[in-house]
Amino acid sequence: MPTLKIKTLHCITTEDNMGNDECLLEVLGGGAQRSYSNNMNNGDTWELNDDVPFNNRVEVKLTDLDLGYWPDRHDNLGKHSINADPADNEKKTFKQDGAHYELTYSVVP
Ligand SMILES: [Ca+2]
Ligand SMILES: [Ca+2]
Ligand SMILES: [Ca+2]
Repeated sequence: MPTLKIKTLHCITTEDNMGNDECLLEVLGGGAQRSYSNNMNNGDTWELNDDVPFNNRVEVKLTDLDLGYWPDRHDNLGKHSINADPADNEKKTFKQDGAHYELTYSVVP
């Protein structure tokens, strides 16, 4: 079974204007279902270092948690699909809603 090795999430710019983002990173699909949460500020690097087995393809989704309802809903910062091709310390960028994050990962087929 292919394994997604989640290395780090680096915050270049938060979505929230004041203080840190309440980051929720989700790994979904292909038989995988994991979520990780952490507060992150500009310049922070989050060492996730987790291995997630999956079939075929998996999605990684980053959200900044806010109130969760009007007037401040959670913010979708981006979503990527990762397939089972070998990858070595590759990066995916999350840049929606004015934020800027970089996920570093590997895939072992
Ligand atoms: Ca926000
Ligand atoms: Ca927030
Ligand atoms: Ca919001």
